[in-house]
Amino acid sequence: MGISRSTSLVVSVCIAVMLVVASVAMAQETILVQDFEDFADTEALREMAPRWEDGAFAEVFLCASIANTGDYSMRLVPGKDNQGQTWVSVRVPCIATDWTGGQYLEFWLKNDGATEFGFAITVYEESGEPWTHDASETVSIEVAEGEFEEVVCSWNMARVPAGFAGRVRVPFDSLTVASWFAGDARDDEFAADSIREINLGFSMANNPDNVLYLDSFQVVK
Ligand SMILES: [Ca+2]
Ligand SMILES: [Ca+2]
Repeated sequence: MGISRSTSLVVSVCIAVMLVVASVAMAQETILVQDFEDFADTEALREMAPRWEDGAFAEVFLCASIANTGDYSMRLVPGKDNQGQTWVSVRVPCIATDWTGGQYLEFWLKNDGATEFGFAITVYEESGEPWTHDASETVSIEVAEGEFEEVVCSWNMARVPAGFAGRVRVPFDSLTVASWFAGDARDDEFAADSIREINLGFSMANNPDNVLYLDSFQVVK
């Protein structure tokens, strides 16, 4: 009986050690890009995440009632057009600007709207070179807990369904230099070690009622 007890204890300890080793091996290395936990209030967030003054309006709020990680997220509420402009572009300020070794950008998005939400993610290098999607590139969206499905972009837009709440993954190799960019900074090399900001863009004409929540931006290696 004594031998059997100690044997089963040894087996249990071995299994526990194996599980810990396996979970450490499976844990992916990440770089925190933005989790909205360090802003004092909405005004502080608005200073860092201004709307595009020449474009359409979306009001930015620091949200304490809905979050994916921690206590806060960023809430975007579509407003009105701006002299015919309907394209909204909101800056997501980056905590980490060196994304070296990253495979994809991941963030959490809740589409609190009755229609699908189409959006463009643009990653700006410090140089100003903007990286976004071409038509036919794919991003992955989380359709069930931990279960991802690829969605094909249309022009530079990805889409999530009405009521979607989950993670979105943007592989770095799905990004190309924005076709509209004609600046001197164009070198077609993605400078992962020198990132300035992320922009979330969407058409308010197509998404007038989609209140959005964003959280948990990270780069996954
Ligand atoms: Ca958060
Ligand atoms: Ca570059």
